[in-house]
Amino acid sequence: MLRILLGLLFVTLALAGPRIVVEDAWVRSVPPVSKTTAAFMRIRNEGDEPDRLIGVTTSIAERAEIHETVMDKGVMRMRRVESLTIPPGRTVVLKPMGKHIMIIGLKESVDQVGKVRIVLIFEKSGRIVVETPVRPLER
Ligand SMILES: [Cu+2]
Repeated sequence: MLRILLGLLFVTLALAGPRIVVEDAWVRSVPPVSKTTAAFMRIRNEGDEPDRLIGVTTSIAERAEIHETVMDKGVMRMRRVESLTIPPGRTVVLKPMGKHIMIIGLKESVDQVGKVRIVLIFEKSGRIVVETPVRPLER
């Protein structure tokens, strides 16, 4: 009986907390002269506690920022946000004209490299590395 209880306790502890899954990540194809691009993806939290995306890095560029798109007096603008909360049981979608990862100061052409390695840093889940394909914006 005690063994079963301990087993249940272990399972409960293992399930507690956020569980982040990143899907369909991609980087926008840009001309070689372009020094910026953006990455998009779906971030799902299958756990039972919220987590926050607090940083992003990629070796292909000088820096990466979390951006959101807002309407300001009828004009679409991007602005930097410090973090992105992923509530439990929810999916946050990063997409063109919405939230995205801005990749700034490209050192190489993403189209030539073909795949971009992006490190997502979460407050609780730590680092999650995604290898993203490069593809043009669909229109
Ligand atoms: Cu941006």
